[in-house]
Amino acid sequence: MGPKIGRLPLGLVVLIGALGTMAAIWAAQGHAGSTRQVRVPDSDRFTPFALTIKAGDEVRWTNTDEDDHTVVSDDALNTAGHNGTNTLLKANGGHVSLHFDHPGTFVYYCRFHAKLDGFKQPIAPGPDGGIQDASGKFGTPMSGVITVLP
Ligand SMILES: [Cu+2]
Repeated sequence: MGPKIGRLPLGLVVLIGALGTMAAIWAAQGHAGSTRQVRVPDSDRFTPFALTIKAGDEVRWTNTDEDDHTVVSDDALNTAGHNGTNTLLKANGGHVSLHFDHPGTFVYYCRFHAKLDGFKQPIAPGPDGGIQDASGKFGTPMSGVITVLP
């Protein structure tokens, strides 16, 4: 047994102090980070199209469609990290998670349902692909945007 403070062994007092310090640091950081969801429903789109999160959060994309899709970073516009992302979301449950640790904008698209123009911007893949509007017309590229706040 080492020295005692009151009736508690010193080691236990030190441990309690350390835990208290850790709790204080954790509280000072404030936002512990949560996981936000983006889904691919049974059509060529990401929902929600636009999602606002906080630095420290994670975004999880899940493909519930019967077709494969992808999450591809639009690096010309992306300031939130994860440049070069090019991930397959397999049909019927494929998923990927990205953790965002600093503010910025993550602009992305699906390379199967959008293509790049001469300026490397995603454009609709043609008359039969991309997002379908209420009147049944296609033409909007499958894309989305994550805004990461401080
Ligand atoms: Cu797609």
